[in-house]
Amino acid sequence: MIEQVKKYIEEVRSFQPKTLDELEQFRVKFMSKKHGILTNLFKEFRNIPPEQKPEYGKVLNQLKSLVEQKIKSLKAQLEDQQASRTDLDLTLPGDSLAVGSRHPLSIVRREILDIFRRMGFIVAHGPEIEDDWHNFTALNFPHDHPARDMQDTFFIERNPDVVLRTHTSNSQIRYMEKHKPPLKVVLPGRVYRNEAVSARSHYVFHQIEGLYVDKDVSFADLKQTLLLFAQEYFGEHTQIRFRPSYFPFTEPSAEMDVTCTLCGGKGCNVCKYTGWLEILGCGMVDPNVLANVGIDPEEYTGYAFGFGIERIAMLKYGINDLRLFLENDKRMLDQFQYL
Ligand code: 2NM
Repeated sequence: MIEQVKKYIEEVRSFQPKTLDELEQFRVKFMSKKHGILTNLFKEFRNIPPEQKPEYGKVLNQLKSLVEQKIKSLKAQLEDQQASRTDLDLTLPGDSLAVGSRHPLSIVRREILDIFRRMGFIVAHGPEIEDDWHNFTALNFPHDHPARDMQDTFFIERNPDVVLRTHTSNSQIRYMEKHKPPLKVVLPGRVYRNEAVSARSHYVFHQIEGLYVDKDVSFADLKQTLLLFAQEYFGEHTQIRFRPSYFPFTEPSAEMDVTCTLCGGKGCNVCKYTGWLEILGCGMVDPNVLANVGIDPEEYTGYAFGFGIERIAMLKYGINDLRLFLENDKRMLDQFQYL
């Protein structure tokens, strides 16, 4: 056995690997805890005749420290060699990093919010999970209003008082509960309605709503603000028109159209040959709503407006299917810039 160990010592002394892989194989062969040569030789110790034990122990320990030293020094040496390879061309261009793009809804949201910021509006946010008061009751929705139906509203936790907000007006209510007039705020956000998914409707979409409450705020203020917005966003020659409408939370209420962004009002298939595109809903905040948030409707008036970000983005980019906004298909997203 002692002769055998001496042979191993010779083997280890003359071992000269070319790669780190070879060195690793060598390490496993000698040092593996289970079947390594050293482990086996140490196990043999009890079968050695007593008078040979001292010498056997000595050469075995020699072998062990030799293996350890060898691995340590060869490892450093091989790593050094690898680091100083001369066949690497460090002047080659690196792999380019793929830079993502901004989502079209994010682009449009930012452009719109920037316009309102320049007109003095503050940007605020509110919760997507809401109670009945902030989503409906405070907004002057009658208790039997169809918008509260299971068909339109997602309820969560089987609790009729916990809904996914159906509009961002919930956050306008929260803002008015916290802040006293004068207040001038725009709120962007994701909203939910229980509708089947198709090219023209979806159960999740995005809105921006604006609100201005102060003494003597009039419908003329609303019109002028929205005219400026339309001209900033769609171009200085854009015209607007208002049509009477109905919302529970505004009185009077109106829908606003802009001259067609494609044909400028001449008539084309985007505006269905009317020359006009419907863009948003608006109106004077109903006195009941102001009273519900503790603002005296005898002292203050306000206007509000709201629009869908998807609709504006579809017009701007010629997108004809709402589902494209949520599928995150790279072929769609790659068409936009990181701005
Ligand atoms: C719209 C249209 C008209 C609106 C009203 C309010 C509030 F909270 F002040 F009552 N917030 N948003 C409003 C008014 C929203 O979206 C089509």
